[in-house]
Amino acid sequence: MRTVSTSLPYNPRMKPLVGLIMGSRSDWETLEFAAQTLEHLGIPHEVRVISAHRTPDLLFEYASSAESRGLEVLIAGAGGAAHLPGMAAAKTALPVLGVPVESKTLKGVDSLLSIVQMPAGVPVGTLAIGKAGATNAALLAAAILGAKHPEIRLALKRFRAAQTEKVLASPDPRHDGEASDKP
Ligand code: RP5
Repeated sequence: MRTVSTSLPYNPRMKPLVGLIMGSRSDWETLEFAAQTLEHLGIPHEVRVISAHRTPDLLFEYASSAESRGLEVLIAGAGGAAHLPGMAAAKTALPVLGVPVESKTLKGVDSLLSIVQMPAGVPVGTLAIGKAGATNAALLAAAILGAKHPEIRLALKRFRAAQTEKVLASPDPRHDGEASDKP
């Protein structure tokens, strides 16, 4: 099988383009999938725990200075009554992508509804609950950034091509790897 390299060299010292924020350290087990995907695509990013209700002043300062610091997209993950993405979006004109973290009591439906149901005027691009949403937030950030940064667009296209190849190379779920001609 031909393998396609999708990774660009990731240099953590490059100026971050994506701000990845989350309401609690406990959100990292979900949001790390966003960080891994950004890293895989070679997208410089920074990671911070910033809580809408525990550190509201920090959130305002972070979101209102994000654009002037060179960030181009924010990814905000939170769980429960998840104000973080909406409040961040209220303080910046940058695109904000919201990731609902799966909560223990309501399985993340509370997080999802809190993030997705923004009243008209201040949008949050809301992704799926949990790992899929975190991964897709990074991929959507790449699509947004790709309009301006050709190397990110190329990395995203390579990622998609590799994903397609992986499925086509292994069509029979009973076997690993290449298709088998056994009945
Ligand atoms: C939210 O409350 C966080 O985003 C997290 O998902 C949830 C629980 O936080 P911890 O009590 O685990 O810090 O602010």
